[in-house]
Amino acid sequence: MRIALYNPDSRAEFWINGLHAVWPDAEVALWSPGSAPADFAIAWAPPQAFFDEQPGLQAVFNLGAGVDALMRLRIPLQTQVVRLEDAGMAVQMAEYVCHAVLRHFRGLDTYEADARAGRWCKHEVVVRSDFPVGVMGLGVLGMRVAQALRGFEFPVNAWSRQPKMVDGVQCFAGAEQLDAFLAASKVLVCLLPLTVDTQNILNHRNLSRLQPGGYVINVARGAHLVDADLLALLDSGHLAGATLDVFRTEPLPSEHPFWGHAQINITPHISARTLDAESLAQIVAKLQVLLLGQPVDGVVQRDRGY
Ligand code: NDP
Ligand code: OXD
Repeated sequence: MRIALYNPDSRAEFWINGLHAVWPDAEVALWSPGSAPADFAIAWAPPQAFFDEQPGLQAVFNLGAGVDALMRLRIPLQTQVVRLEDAGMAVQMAEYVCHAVLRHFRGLDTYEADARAGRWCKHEVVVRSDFPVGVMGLGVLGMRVAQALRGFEFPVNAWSRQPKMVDGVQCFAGAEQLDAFLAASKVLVCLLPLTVDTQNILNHRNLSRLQPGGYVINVARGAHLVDADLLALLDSGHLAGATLDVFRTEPLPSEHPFWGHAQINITPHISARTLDAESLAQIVAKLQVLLLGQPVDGVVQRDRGY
């Protein structure tokens, strides 16, 4: 068996050693143009040539939860695209989103500024019932985030493609229930995959439907958000702020108006990091199942794009 690796961010020898520990006879090598074609691949954001030169790939394991970078490529139809499911990312995402929600809810940015100015000042209490949080995308990560927010007793709404029932969460589904979901929410957390249906979904029309004083947390992909629409709604006062972890162009260009904006908190795409050990264990387990000719979870449905 030959396995091709493509991930400029990861430690190659960790992967080679980890795969050899399970399959000592496998040929595992970093891919570069002209490499011998492989049977399986483990990759993050490879170039088109990666697939053009390997038409016999049986499966490609995406080194991340989101497959939008892969879905932009022409991938042979017989190649299964298998994504990471959780693999240590869900708890990180729950930490990040709860932190952002609590920071805004408890006014901690204001208290930090007060402390820096040597000001002792107690601001008004905000009540939880006035702070419903809407989670867009109730998949592996969205579900964990919704449950963690429930743990802090926030009213939680969630929106998915197919209808769902989750204890303590008001669930909405499909395009026809999007407006009702938005109107029921003050904080909006985006955990959707980036697809033709979801790109630019955080736009003026939709963000205007959030309750006044709304807050946006985008931890999915930069292309979900229309940057100018967010800025306009912050200027108009309809939105109170945003926490953004993902951007249309990454790294965020130095001249971008988000930098230094008083109402926008920025992090560099770190809300849920891909963890090597957890990812290796999940991919090994799935490859073992595929080698037995059995189906695995996390296979991308090409027609829906996630
Ligand atoms: P899943 O595929 O498990 O969940 C996706 C959810 O989105 C599902 O609930 C799905 O609905 C819903 N959805 C998809 N399309 C639509 C639509 N058109 N309308 C309404 N709902 C829709 O993905 P994960 O939870 O694993 O990951 C979500 C995203 O998080 C990734 O795609 C990636 O972009 C991002 N991410 C970001 C990271 C970061 O560090 N910033 C790290 C990891 C992931 P249904 O349940 O009905 O299918
Ligand atoms: C992912 C990511 O999709 O890191 O896993 O963004």
